[in-house]
Amino acid sequence: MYWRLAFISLACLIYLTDAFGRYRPYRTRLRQCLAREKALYNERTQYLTQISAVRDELWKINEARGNLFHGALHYGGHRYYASKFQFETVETAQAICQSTGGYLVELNNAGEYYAFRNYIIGLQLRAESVLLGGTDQAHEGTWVFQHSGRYIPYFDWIAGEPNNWNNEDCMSLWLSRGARMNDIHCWRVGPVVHFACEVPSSADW
Ligand SMILES: [Ca+2]
Ligand SMILES: [Ca+2]
Ligand SMILES: [Ca+2]
Repeated sequence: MYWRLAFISLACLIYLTDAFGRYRPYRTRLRQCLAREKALYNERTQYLTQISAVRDELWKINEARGNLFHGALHYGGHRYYASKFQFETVETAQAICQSTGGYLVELNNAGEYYAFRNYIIGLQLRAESVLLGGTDQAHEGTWVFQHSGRYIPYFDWIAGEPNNWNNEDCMSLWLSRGARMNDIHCWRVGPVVHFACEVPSSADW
């Protein structure tokens, strides 16, 4: 009787030891798998934290943009933003536009001109004019874009303009005169003049 019990116990022990031995690699693999899952989970949590931080930054940027600029016009793959405040000098206005990834608006053809002009008219700005990115400072009467340096190919001057009154070397749209082109001074003189930036779609802003 006892020897039979001892034999069965020994058989069971051998079986369990064997089973333990056979399943050990699976247990090791399972442990590795769980460790990998945990690492992935930690990585995902880290990314989610980073995404949340970026979203907060974007929200702040959007808020700042909303304080400085009107809603954008999207045209030809570019965005156009009219400022909510006056320009001081053409250099500071250009620097502000550059900080947004763009430049003072350069109207390259009739399509762009009319799209931008309609956008400006639609905003009903409390301003006399909107400054553009054109100048004849280097050679009086020769108008070039300030950012690209190219000759301006399209004009829609108001009758009698450009008159270079007291040496006006910058370009604007004169809102109360049909939002058409007029030469103005390159710094703030008297009337309220806002400015507008053109941002290629590749820029983030
Ligand atoms: Ca342009
Ligand atoms: Ca001039
Ligand atoms: Ca003028």
